[in-house]
Parts: sequence; C-alpha cells; structure tokens
Amino acid sequence: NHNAKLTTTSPSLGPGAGKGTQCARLVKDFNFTHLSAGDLLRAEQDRPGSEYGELIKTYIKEGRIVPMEITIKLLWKAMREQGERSGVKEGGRFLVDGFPRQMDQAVKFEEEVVPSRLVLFFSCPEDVLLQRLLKRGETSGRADDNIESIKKRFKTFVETSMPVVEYFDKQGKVVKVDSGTKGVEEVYAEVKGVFQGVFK
Ligand code: UP5
Ligand code: MG
Repeated sequence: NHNAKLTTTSPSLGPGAGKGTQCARLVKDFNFTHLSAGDLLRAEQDRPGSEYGELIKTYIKEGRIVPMEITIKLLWKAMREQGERSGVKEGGRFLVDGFPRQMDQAVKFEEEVVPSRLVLFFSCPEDVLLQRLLKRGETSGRADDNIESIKKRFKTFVETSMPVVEYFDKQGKVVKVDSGTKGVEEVYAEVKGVFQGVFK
C-alpha cells in the first residue's frame, strides 16, 4: 500500500444519523480533514462540464450508490489536494464521511487507497432518521430530502451498506454510538471520548 501512513476513519453510513454534524465538531478538536463523499458528489454534479453530472443527479435522487470509480476518484483527488495545501505528503488524517457504503468500494478503497483505522457507526431508528431528514428538507435544498427519496435511501442502507458495517465489524474496527436518543452534544461527548482513546 503506497499510503500506509494515512489514517482514515469512516463515520457511519445511515442517512441523517448525524455524520456531517459530528464530523464538523471532530475537525475542531482533532487534526483531521473532513471529506464527505456525498458533498464531493454534489459538488461534482454541479461542476460545469462534468461528464458525471447527470448520472450523479439521478443516483442521488434514487438513493442509489454511485459507481465506485467516480466516488473513489473524487475522494483521492480531495485527499491529494489537501496534502498539497498542507505540504504534508504522508501521514494525513482523514475523516471519510458516508463512505464506503457498498462492499466493492470498501474492498477497493482499503486495498488501493488506504485501510481505515476506525469505523464510527451511529445507530439510530428509522423513524427518528425520517423526522430529522424531513425537517432538514424544509431548508436544505437537497434533492433527496423528500419522502420518496428518503425511503429509497433507507432501503439502500439496509440492503447495500449494512453488509459493509458487518465486514468492518468482523475486523474489530467498528465503534457503535447511539445517536437516536441523545442530542448532538451528548453524542459528541461520546464520540470525542472514542477519538481521545484511539488517536492520542
Ligand atoms: N441531527 C444530527 N444529529 C442529531 C441529534 N443527535 N439529535 C437531533 N438532531 C440531530 O444530520 C441530519 C439532520 O439531523 C440535521 O438536520 C441535524 O441537525 C440533525 P447530518 O449530520 O446532516 O446527518 P448525516 O448522517 O450527515 O446525513 P446525510 O443526509 O448527509 O446522510 P446520507 O448518508 O443520506 O447523505 P450523503 O450525503 O452521505 O449521501 C447522499 C447520497 O449520495 C447517497 O444516498 C448516495 O446516493 C450518494 N453517495 C454515493 O453514491 N456514494 C457514496 O460513497 C456516498 C454517497
Ligand atoms: Mg451528511
């Protein structure tokens, strides 16, 4: 592996579980770069001249997983750019938010980019996720924060993304945090404790 010194961490996969919210807090307290696969895909979708724009738009609205070549390319580019900006060629630490969420991506990224150190899994019941996403949808402008897309995202999560969590769990990398019954700050106190233990 040509990037063995990189550290990546994947915070959960569930739609609306609080990945983005918790990552924003983590980067303030720890030296990590936050890369949201969803945000990178949305930026690529809106980039004038992108050859993937229409494809990404359709996949996101349908709650389907965009082919891994596209997502891995965007992540790799963002990691490289961050390395160039900071002048650090090796040893960068990345919080990869919402990725990998399909087995082929997990295997390819671990083998060809960098193995993850820790997988944070935010567990949250579907009815709570639904309420959060519908509420966020009132202002988010996201094309997938509507009831039809949300239901499709849940289905993809259970059928396609949960096997990824199980795969990492077998490797002892998963730390599960309950984000369904606790407020943002309470969840963060727990997440911060996990990070302090692992990334001293
Ligand atoms: N909130 C958060 N925590 C809370 C708490 N503890 N108590 C009360 N409220 C809480 O949070 C969601 C909402 O809940 C917010 O309003 C927040 O204030 C509140 P957020 O932090 O945004 O949750 P997050 O898990 O980031 O939710 P998000 O909707 O971003 O998750 P998704 O996984 O659905 O979205 P993502 O952007 O990762 O992916 C979107 C789509 O892109 C996918 O469906 C897929 O089509 C595509 N995609 C790929 O194809 N491949 C990839 O690798 C990644 C994405
Ligand atoms: Mg998010």
